[in-house]
Amino acid sequence: MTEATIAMSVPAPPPAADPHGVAVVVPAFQEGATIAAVVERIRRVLPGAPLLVVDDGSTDGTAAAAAAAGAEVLALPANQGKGAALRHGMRAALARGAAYVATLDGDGQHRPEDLPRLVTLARPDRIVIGSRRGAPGQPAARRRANRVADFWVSWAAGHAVADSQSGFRIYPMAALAALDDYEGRARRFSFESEILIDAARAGITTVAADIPALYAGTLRRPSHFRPVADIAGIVMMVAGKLLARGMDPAGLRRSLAGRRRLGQEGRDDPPT
Ligand SMILES: Nc1nc2c(ncn2[C@@H]2O[C@H](COP(=O)(O)OP(=O)(O)O)[C@@H](O)[C@H]2O)c(=O)[nH]1
Ligand SMILES: [Mg+2]
Repeated sequence: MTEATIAMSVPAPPPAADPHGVAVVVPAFQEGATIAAVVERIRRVLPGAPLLVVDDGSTDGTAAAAAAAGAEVLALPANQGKGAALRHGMRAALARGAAYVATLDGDGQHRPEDLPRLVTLARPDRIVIGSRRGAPGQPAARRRANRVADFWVSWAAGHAVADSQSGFRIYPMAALAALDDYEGRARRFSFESEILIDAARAGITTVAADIPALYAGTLRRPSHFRPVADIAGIVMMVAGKLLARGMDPAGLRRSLAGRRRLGQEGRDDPPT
């Protein structure tokens, strides 16, 4: 085989994301203390990108602060949960012509300055996840809860997901094709786990980009995430999906092999 035929038989990689096709969605519930700075920093690194803050019934001036800083604010009349808020924002972003939707939290735990690096990793067939795995600084209880979620989500997704609970992501349009299927459920944090599994089953995988775990000094209010109740909700959701697939032993094998390959310290994860 000549060099030319070899080159022709290798499929060209899909094109990387065009930063102009990216819209940013920030879910925000009671983030009046931090949202303006987050919005300003996003505008600085992605000037001109549609920037939507989904205010979910906050009572602390979140919406006004976000609007004053230059975001478009989608205000939901009553609190519906992070998953529901993300879906509102994603739909609006797609309606504005976005090919990719970046999501990051409104409390300053994700650095907008990392966005351009994540954008360079985005492709039509994968979700970029800002991964805190391996980074110091996560409180032990959250770290343990995240490991449990990573194990189960990776199993059901059939590949190693580095940090399944990170809300810092870039979704390609194809991963958001079935948003309406989640209506009436997955309103809180489990949406972000479920969409990874559903995307994997549609052939959309994940790629991790290291980000720091920012906790000390960045949290001005308690987390809305309830480690026991929210992780239990996620495990139940995943268990339902696995049961529907006869527990998907092949998915388990692939996810464990992927974690070993990536050197992601899979051994301290619970086997059951
Ligand atoms: N819109 C909306 N956003 C929420 C809700 N709960 C949490 N968030 C947002 O989701 C992000 C993550 O929530 P947070 O409480 O910081 O969870 P943690 O970082 O996992 O401890 C933050 O930007 C919150 O403002 C909610 O009910 N509605
Ligand atoms: Mg937070």
